Amino acid sequence: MRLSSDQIQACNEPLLRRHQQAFARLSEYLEAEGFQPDALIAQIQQLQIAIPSWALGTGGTRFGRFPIGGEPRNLEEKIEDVGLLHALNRASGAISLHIPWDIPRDAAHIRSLAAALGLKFDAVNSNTFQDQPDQPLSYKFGSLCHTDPAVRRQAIDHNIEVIQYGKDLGSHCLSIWLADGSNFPGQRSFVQAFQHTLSSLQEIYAALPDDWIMLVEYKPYEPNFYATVIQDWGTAFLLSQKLGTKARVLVDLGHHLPNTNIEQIVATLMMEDRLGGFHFNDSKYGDDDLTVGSIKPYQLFLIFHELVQGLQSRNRSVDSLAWMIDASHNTKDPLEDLLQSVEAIQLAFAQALIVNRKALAEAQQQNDVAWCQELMQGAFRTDLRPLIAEARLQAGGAISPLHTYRQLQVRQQLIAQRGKKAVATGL
Ligand SMILES: [Mn+2]
Repeated sequence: MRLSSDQIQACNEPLLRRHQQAFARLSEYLEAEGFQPDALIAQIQQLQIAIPSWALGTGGTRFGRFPIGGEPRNLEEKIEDVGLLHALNRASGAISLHIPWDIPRDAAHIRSLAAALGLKFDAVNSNTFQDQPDQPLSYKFGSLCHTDPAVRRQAIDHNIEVIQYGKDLGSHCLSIWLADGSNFPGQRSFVQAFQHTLSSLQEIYAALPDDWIMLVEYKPYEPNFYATVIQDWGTAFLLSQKLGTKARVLVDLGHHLPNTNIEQIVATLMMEDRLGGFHFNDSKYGDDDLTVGSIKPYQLFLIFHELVQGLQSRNRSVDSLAWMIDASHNTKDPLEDLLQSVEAIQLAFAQALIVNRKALAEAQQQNDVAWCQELMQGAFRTDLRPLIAEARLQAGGAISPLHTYRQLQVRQQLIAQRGKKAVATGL
């Protein structure tokens, strides 16, 4: 199904007056603070968050899955779902495919389908963390790090095949997350596992087109609970340095031990020009994959503060990084959740844009600790929701995406079209 701009506008109509009043008040405040609302809106509209093809269905935990019905049954329907999100929020203009969960058999058809909905193809993701039914060799004991060169060969070839799919779709980025590691002390040589991983990545890197980026993701534990080969940003950074300038580190917010200072990692990676992209989610305990901004919104703002600082100091636009949601839920309508996640990202980004950086730099120089905090929290505590709504409205989207989604009964229509038992492939 598709949403027409007439449908969205009709839902905006009753909300318009209240929105305009709220936006006028906020504009007045922002102008007094020295910011131009139009310039902020242009930057907010530029930030497009890729939706992964595996996030469109209800997620599985290891204990069970409770499908919501009307989930996309194939890649075409997944693209259709991202199109629905983008029509509502005008900020989800990209899709990230996971191979082999979503193989684009007819690339030209898939590409034109996405283009008709205003969508681009973001990073393509390889998968060597599980065995596929027709796969000759098992990844039970790792993939790119495996002790057996034949298994490493298979995993390398898979990644090169994923690059080919990406080229056909117009993607420019390969994203690699490895589950490789060990469950028990002594099971593997750390050094050998690292070296095998590096040499495998070097072969994949050699197959990367010149205008592509390779993203190397890290994670401290899970599914291996003793050691992960690429356990932290330092390991991913080391690999990317050894590989070359097209290799970058991917930061997944959920892939850190509790209370890790992620914003400091971001600042360091930006300083070294090695940050490639983001996987957004939120967590309380581990890799919980909760809705972005639902647990630690201040941390998200602090991360964006460093991102904005890094981008501005390098004179880079926001689309020089790969932005993607990487989350999965058991209890919410996945499309509603994605609307909430995108909005949380936009809010944190906008809050970071209104930090008075000049005043902050001066206060830092003077070691005026209280004023530094005041400036940061002043930006964070400013309610910028009317600004985000205005950015959407001007781009043809919904003032309130979730409200409009429910009012237009999107899920009910998807269930009517696809059936109550339709379950998406993926996590
Ligand atoms: Mn991730």
